[in-house]
Amino acid sequence: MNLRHYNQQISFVDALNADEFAHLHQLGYHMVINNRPDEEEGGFLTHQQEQQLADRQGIKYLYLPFTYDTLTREDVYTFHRQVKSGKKLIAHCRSGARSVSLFFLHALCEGLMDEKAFQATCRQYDVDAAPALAWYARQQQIAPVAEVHSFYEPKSGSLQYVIADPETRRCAIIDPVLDFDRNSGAVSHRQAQMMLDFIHRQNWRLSWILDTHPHADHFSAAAWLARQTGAPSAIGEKISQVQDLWKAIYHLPALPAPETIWDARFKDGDIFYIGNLRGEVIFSPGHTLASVTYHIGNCAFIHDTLFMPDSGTARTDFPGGSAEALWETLQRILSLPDDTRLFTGHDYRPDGREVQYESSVARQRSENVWLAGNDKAAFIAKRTARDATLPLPDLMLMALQINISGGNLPEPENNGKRYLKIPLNSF
Ligand SMILES: N[C@@H](CCC(=O)N[C@@H](CS)C(=O)NCC(=O)O)C(=O)O
Ligand SMILES: [Fe+2]
Repeated sequence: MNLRHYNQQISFVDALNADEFAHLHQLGYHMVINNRPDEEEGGFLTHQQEQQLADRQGIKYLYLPFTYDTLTREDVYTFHRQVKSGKKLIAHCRSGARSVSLFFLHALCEGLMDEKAFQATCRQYDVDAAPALAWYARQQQIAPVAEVHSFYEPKSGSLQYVIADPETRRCAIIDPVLDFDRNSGAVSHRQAQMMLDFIHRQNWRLSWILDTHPHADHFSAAAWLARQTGAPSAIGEKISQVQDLWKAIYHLPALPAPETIWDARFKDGDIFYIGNLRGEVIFSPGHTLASVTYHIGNCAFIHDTLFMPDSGTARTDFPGGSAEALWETLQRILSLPDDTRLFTGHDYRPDGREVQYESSVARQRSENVWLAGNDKAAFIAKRTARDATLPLPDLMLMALQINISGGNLPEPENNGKRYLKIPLNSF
């Protein structure tokens, strides 16, 4: 066992045998990352065998295999996300060299370290930096182009999206809907399954399940998709404040904390990758206080901020909403490059026109009926007046209860059945 330590939290090691692996918990580790693809020869433990050994010790396990032909930025950032979790972790490949490089590649990719420093650091760990630097040089040459597919859910007028980096065959789902029939109480996964089938046909792998905000008009399928695929789920970090608001309304003092529900709680400026496609999080409050926009490549998923230019903007009267905050958010979205592709979260098909969902910054600036001629004060006045006339969404009291748990249904009661609570006289 060739153990190398970066600090108290992070260690690297070569491939372990079953006996060594079985002692990791005793050595204080709470997480293992395996960077060695199973198909490499050598008679080592497979990731399924390692997973079992980890489960037996109650250690978190992540299989993150790569070679320098398959490595993506997403892998680099996935490793870094585990580091940020603060868990004491040990990473291995065959010799440990790839794990060391993967860890330091994050600093190189983020410009926190230059190539010389990367080389010198690798040398300290007795690791040849050349293959990682060659990968990094190739990365500078590529400019991934996003491929976007929309899936319209007619009952709530919601747009769900799949965005992919076709080169690396990785993709993300944004704002998936869990089907709910309010008359019968039936929950089903038709919409989400349709997207999974589509992804499967494309031969893509799901890297992220992203919600832009806790929806008030439909259930989120994020939890179901995460269970089906193992992909990480994410939402804005301010979800904790939305949870607090609604926890009080529903009287759910034992609601699980966000970190036990979503794999990532993004704050403004956070970076994530889908393959080699870079995503940046833009905090976008107004419609809800936790809303975020996902700016991925030249696309921005702006959800319930701006709708199509003929439809104006989202409402701001839900608990935690603010017309002023929405105005500021709109300014920020409109400051993105003119040709940024904007994908909205709803289309209510005014006058029965066909569904539309894509616009651009330039088009919104010149055509959005709620921006034209309005300054901040006029916008706030107009938005507030209109909101006062809107009935609450049909499913609001049901949807929030599910969505503050990331789309997880309430735990079954002792008869095995699940129930929703409806607060009376709260609105
Ligand atoms: N009638 C719909 C209303 C949905 C609704 O309120 N949608 C929000 C977004 S979640 C909105 O901003 N609507 C703007 C508007 O209706 O003008 C329902 O019951 O679900
Ligand atoms: Fe919404």
